[in-house]
Amino acid sequence: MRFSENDIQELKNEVKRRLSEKRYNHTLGVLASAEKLAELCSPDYLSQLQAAALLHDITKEFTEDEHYALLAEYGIFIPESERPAATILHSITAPLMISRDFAKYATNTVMSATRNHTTGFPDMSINDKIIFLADFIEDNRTYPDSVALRSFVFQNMRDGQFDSNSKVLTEACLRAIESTINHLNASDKNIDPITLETKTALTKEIQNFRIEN
Ligand code: DGI
Ligand code: FE
Ligand code: FE
Repeated sequence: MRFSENDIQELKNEVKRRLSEKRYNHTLGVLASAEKLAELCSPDYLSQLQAAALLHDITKEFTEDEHYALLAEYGIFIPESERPAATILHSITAPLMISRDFAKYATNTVMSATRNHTTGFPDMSINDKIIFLADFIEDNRTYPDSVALRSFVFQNMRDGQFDSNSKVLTEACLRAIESTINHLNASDKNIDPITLETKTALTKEIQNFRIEN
């Protein structure tokens, strides 16, 4: 499944209409990183990765009540004891919003990549990893771990070297999640169980090809 340039342009216009200027600029940054990573790691999925990048934070500006109302529309109830941090909710509601209001773009690839972009997921596909990492390294992010990871990624990936680029991609996702965990620990926030399981899974995945530098 490929979206046309026209489909992507239409989507861009609609997303711009729905997001604040700041969130839209971040979204364009994620789009640009996702396009670069797509070309280096998963060129067949370029247009679906463009759609996922544009839609990944589509519900980021919802209130908690709005998130739970959308979940309820889909018959999803999360017991108090299992409710995730408020910052994670937008990754759960993004695919619901996509299937409700952006059905043309609701492919498995787009649904999965948007769902897994915040905590990751223990068995992420290459396309999931691309959106997860594109979010972390987009150009508007200026904190040191993002800047360092951005150069690590683009210095170590080579045109046409898909197998080796996919190892760099996995290593970079692990570094991103480690940085997030450190950051959350430093501010005394709960680490979501999915974040921890993702870290464990990525560590196992890269143990045979850990890249130094
Ligand atoms: O939506 P963005 O800001 O572009 O980026 P994101 O979807 O990666 O969300 C980042 C926020 O999510 C950031 O405030 C940290 C938070 N987050 C990510 N993983 C966890 C988490 N918060 C908690 N409490 N636990 C997590 O495991
Ligand atoms: Fe997000
Ligand atoms: Fe984001």
